[in-house]
Amino acid sequence: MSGSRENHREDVIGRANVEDTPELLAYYDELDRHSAGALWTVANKIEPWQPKSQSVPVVWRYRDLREHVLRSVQLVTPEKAGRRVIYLNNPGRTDVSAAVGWIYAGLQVMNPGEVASAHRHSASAIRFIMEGSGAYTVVDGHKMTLGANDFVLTPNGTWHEHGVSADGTTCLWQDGLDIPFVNAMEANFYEVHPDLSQAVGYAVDDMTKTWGNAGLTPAGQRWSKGYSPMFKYEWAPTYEALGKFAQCTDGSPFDGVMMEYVNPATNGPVMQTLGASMQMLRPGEHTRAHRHTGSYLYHVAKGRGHSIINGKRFDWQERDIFCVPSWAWHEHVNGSASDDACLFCLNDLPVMRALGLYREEAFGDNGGHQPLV
Ligand code: 1HN
Repeated sequence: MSGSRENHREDVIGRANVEDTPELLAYYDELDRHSAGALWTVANKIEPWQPKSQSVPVVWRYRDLREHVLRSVQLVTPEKAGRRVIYLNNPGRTDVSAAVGWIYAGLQVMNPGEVASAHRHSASAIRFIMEGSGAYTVVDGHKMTLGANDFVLTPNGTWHEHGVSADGTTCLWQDGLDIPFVNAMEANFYEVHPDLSQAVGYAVDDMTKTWGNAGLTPAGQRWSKGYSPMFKYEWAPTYEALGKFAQCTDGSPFDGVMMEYVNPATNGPVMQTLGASMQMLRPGEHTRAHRHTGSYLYHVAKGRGHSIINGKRFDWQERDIFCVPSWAWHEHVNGSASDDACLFCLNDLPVMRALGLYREEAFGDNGGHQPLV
């Protein structure tokens, strides 16, 4: 593939290349009996030349999945199920129930008047609203009302519960959590709230009204937790910001007009393990291909188009979800010549960056576009 300068042959000097002999095989068996092994038998597997994702690129088409999600309403209650969720099961990651890499995602549905009881866990979540009215989430006593393309954070360790007001409509949303990652770190705790629900202790939407004012921060207030105090990020100011930024930037050749959601107290990511961005592809825009480390789950917030991921075309339209695994080549195409398309992206970039694991590379050949395979 373009851009890789490494020698990928396994027989280069300095790489493990030991042939099996009866004596060595007997030796390996003996080591195995001592819960040990010879590094040269696994070195090339555990130290690949470059990341080898087990995840495969997938598009989850909303028009196919929606009716199945709605069917769960007839089959289980939120009380019985805890959360009434259909999760996105990447064929390469079924062992850890991940949508991509170390990120879990699901589609949750709730009818007017229903509530899902309060709990907390070490995993952090982003809940991105897809359809319906009257949805709300309570996070540590702060109630947030939610509409389409808004998202709410339920960070690591915060009590959270969801509901839809009695005068609302059936609501569907995408949950995205770092569960597979936290489980891989063997650090996940889970607790049910003793009262199963929280008292709301503040004005509704107070955290967004306090912290979500562009260029202004509340005088005299400090915030030192590891996650953003702005628990809800709304669609209208997001779309407005992208439109304004588009007036004065050429955008990235790889991402179009892209903005990252930030913790207003630090300008860092919204949570320590999960990041989020929204990117606008202008009418007819076709980005150049690149690849980077980290796992990326895209949600089509607006418009239609397609992405080419590792040489394969994936068509998408509004409300579809698709993933780009770590180190996969990808480029995006807005399918409309007259309207913009917007992609919400949930990712583990904060982990990649904080641990010094982030790398990116441009696709050099063919004008920056992958040949279709
Ligand atoms: C969770 O807390 C929610 O709060 C949704 O809605 C999905 C999947 C696994 C573990 C916790 C929620 C979840 C979850």
